[in-house]
Amino acid sequence: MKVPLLALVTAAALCTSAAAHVVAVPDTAKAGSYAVVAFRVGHACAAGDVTTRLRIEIPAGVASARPQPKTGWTYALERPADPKAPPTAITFTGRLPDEAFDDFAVLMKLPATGDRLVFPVVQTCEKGESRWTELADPAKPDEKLARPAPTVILTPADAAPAAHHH
Ligand SMILES: [Cu+2]
Repeated sequence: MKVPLLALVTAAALCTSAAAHVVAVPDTAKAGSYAVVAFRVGHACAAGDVTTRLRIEIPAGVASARPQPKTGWTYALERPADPKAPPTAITFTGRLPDEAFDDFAVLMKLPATGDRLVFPVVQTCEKGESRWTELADPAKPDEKLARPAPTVILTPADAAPAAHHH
């Protein structure tokens, strides 16, 4: 089985484009806003594989999270004990071949404070699994992570409107 193993290693080594990972789109959003963030799956776990499941962890501070239903896919919510709290994770189940990409959208109420939101994602495929859970080290901004977790940078909320002068 030397050849398939080498092929897998080569495919992984060639995946250098951040755009081809699992990424959050857009990757910036206003703190405190309602925002639709799509989790873009650029490829399967390995060349020729098929993505069958995407589990997106919703970080603390997000006040609501609603998945956009997708034709051909089902979704499941992992709910905390508090029925008013948002789901702690959303899992989409379906089928996406390696040659194609897709977006999995979630409408969220973002926290009013903080500088970034990190969404650990586990991509399950027919033959393998990719854990997009690595965290960037702020001290090493140029470091290339193999499987970075999708991240949304929070921009400051709009300042309170200035008082009117009459
Ligand atoms: Cu990639």
